[in-house]
Amino acid sequence: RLVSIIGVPLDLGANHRGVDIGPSAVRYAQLEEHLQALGYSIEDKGDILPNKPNCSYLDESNLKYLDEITRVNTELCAIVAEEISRNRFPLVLGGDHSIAIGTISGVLQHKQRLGVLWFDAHGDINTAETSPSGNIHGMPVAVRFGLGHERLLGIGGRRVTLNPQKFVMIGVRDLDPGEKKLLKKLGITVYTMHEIDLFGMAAIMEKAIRQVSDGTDGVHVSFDMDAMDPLHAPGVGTPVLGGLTYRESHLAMELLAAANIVTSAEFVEINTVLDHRNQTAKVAVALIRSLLGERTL
Ligand code: DIR
Ligand code: MN
Ligand code: MN
Ligand code: MN
Repeated sequence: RLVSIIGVPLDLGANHRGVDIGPSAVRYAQLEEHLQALGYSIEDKGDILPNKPNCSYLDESNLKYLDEITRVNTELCAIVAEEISRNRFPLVLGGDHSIAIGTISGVLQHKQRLGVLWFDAHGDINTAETSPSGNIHGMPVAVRFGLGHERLLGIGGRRVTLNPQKFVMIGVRDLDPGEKKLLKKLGITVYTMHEIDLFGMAAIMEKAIRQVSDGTDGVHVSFDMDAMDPLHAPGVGTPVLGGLTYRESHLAMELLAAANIVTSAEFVEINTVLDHRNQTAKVAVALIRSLLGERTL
């Protein structure tokens, strides 16, 4: 019942500025108080502060802010690994989704057979070659499968990669052409909004939970708030219509809590500049509470 909160106010991996306020917004929505009320002992590790370059240069390899993103993720990897070795549950607050590179490499230091549930409107599986934007937040999944720039692959000190068969995406509805090819090539299970509409979240989660927990020694939840519909989570970096409802997302978290399989989590891409009265951070806190076992009755 030990949780360590790690803030990563990084927005250099995203298209627009603003997701750097995410960790503060979530703390302001009383994350710590809510988790304490659930019986958790909380340690807030504070934020990993990025330096802010004042110009958005692409280097010759189509990777914006590669240096700083590598530095921040290297630090994040070390903190996450340390918290797991202290038997604490790492709860990482973004920041843009490029921080999944660091979070997951940190978890992999201790759990080599890791399952991952990736909630997102997007695939985040571009490489410098396929990315239309050069934004590294669209690339963390590719990096964790061993595809991408040497510097990003080197985070974690050794070549840590995930098993594509133990990786499941949920809520997807916006893929770039190169991403579709790579997802098919790697054989990743992708539950797009189409499957969720057809079969319902309960049935999808039952399959997803089985897939990521069978034969693994831990499960990481990476939750991009844009997986949700902008109606419920308007304050995100890249909103896409047709996403998960409030209840669908909650049901997913509740089923994960009941399955008791999750060993680390991150909630990312909260952009308060686009938000109404901190709504999206409040929703994130509500999801975290469900994920960590809160029940209505
Ligand atoms: C797009 C957008 N696929 C890219 N990705 C986003 O730039 O690679 N991911 N917004 O969250
Ligand atoms: Mn994402
Ligand atoms: Mn996304
Ligand atoms: Mn997009």
